[in-house]
Amino acid sequence: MRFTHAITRTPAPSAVHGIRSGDGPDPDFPALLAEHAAYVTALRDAGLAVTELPPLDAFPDALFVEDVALTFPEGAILLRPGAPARAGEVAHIAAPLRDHHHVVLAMTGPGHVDGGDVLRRADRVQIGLSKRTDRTGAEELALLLNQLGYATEITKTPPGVLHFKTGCSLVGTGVMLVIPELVDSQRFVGMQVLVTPDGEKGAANVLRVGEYLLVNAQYPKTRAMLEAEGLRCIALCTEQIARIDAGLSCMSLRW
Ligand code: CIR
Repeated sequence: MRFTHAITRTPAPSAVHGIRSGDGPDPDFPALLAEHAAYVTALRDAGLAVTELPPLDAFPDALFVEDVALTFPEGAILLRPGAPARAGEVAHIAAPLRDHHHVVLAMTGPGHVDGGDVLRRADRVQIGLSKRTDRTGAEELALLLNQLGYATEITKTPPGVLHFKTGCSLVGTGVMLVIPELVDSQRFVGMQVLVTPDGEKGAANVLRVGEYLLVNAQYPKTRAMLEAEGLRCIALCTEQIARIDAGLSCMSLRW
């Protein structure tokens, strides 16, 4: 949570054709750009040095840099995202990561992992199996994380939830925000677990940056609950990116 740097990628016009599970409307491109710009500003206001990468029109989902790599103070890891249409994004993040990290490890396959399924906690890194992240990929990633000095745990993303972190976020030291499907005694043992209120499951993907918590502006009950816990929330509009199944963590790599 004590990050100093972030990498983002400016959305390309093709982002309106980003992958989504339902048949909802396309995002409005100018509004999507505005949401992204406000997000980058919020990261900078929280004290991070942000490297903004140029748009990649050939890859509609490339603004979701979180899914193609992991970044730690000790080094970075290039992933193998599970959606075939996103595989080519990895080559475009390798050079920017090498500019910032002496150690850049890479998954070589055949398994797949999306970064959205990887939750960093104080004592371990949890990898959630999902439609994008398979066991072979999770096991390869666990070995790479061990090389960087991180303990790992492979767990499950609930059915119907795109990524593990679509359904949960670390919001404070030892405090998780989770959707009701993730409230069980196994996954977050010893932690305080806050549950998204009725009708606000979409609010579970938030982003802790230093003292601040970036939250979704369209979920007031969740925000009120987090503020009642003493968390300093900054509300950002995510209506357009939600149309292509994304949330706040997806739009950056942090370390
Ligand atoms: C996708 O389906 O891959 C994108 N439309 C959304 C990716 C969201 N990323 C994330 O949750 N980490």
